[in-house]
Amino acid sequence: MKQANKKAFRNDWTQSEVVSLMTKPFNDLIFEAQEVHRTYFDPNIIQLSTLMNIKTGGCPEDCAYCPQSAHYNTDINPGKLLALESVLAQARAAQEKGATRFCMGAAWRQPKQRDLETVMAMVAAVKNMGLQTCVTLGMLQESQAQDLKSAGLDYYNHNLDSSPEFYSKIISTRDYQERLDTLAFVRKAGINVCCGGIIGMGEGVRDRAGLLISLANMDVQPESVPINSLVRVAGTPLDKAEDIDPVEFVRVIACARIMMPTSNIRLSAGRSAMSEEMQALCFLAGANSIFYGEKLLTTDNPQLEADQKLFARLGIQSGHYQ
Ligand code: SAM
Ligand code: DTB
Ligand code: SF4
Repeated sequence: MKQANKKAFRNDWTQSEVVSLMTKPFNDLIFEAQEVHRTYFDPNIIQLSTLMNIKTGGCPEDCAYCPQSAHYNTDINPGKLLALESVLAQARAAQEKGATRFCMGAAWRQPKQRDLETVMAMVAAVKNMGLQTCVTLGMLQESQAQDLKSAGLDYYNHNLDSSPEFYSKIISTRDYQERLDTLAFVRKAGINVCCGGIIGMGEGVRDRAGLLISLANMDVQPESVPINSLVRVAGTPLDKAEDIDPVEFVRVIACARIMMPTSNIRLSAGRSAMSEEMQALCFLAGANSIFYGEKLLTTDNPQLEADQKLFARLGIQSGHYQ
């Protein structure tokens, strides 16, 4: 981050205001986002995080977008929690390829204490390699957030996914407030918060605004905000969701940047289906982080060479801010 002074940002955004922001002339919106972005960040640096699925499938939750939910018939072979050694080998490979953060995901509603202890050992070992650590394990109890902090965890990812109103159309097994409670435990434990959502699930502009308001109006804004474009996976209820207009997606990124000026905005899932020009527009709108590596959790992400070529075309360097 260019400026060290973390002033208190607005956390009183209203829906009508954000809808107006999101729908204003595109050039004006992008200009405003660039101004904010350049105030706090080097516009030509993108941070790289690599994801690894440490426990695949069989999840009891019914998130309508998710290939790992046991409720849907998708092409996933459920597995057990992986062993420490295989995780460390992948973390090492990610580091060699230039990632600065290693994010481990588990398809759980919430971790069992015994499994949490295994994950804590993974966190400690990955951190010891000099990588930042992030995990996403579902809901946490307060003591579990503290345990993860004591293992050295840097970031916990737990998404709100959409507006409070739209959320209930896509998930019935866990409510919005439970997600907010987990986020509060993570914040209280002193772990950086990684929290964002998904665009392209059939939500409207008001829902997109509602998601960003839930994030930006937190007492402390999330340090990291992943904006995912829905990856439509065969067998999930959202398999046939309508295509999202790329311009509408870029508008969400620009609003996230304006509303959360010092957060890292991550252009997350869905890049494989995006043109390079669309990704360039997302970076112009203030996205300054991506998932780097050929797999997300279970779905494809661009090849490393494609990302390297894109960065070279755009004069972007990889790096990180903190
Ligand atoms: N089970 C944990 C949980 O849900 O908190 C952690 C893993 S979960 C896969 C992490 C996030 O990935 C979800 O909250 C969702 O935002 C995102 N995600 C999952 N499937 C997706 C898809 N098909 N397209 C885009 N994002 C997706
Ligand atoms: C997030 O917001 N996006 C990542 C990460 N957090 C864990 C996950 C994307 C998953 C896409 C579907 C899959 O690969 O299974
Ligand atoms: Fe389970 Fe997470 Fe997928 Fe929801 S998003 S079904 S909680 S793995």
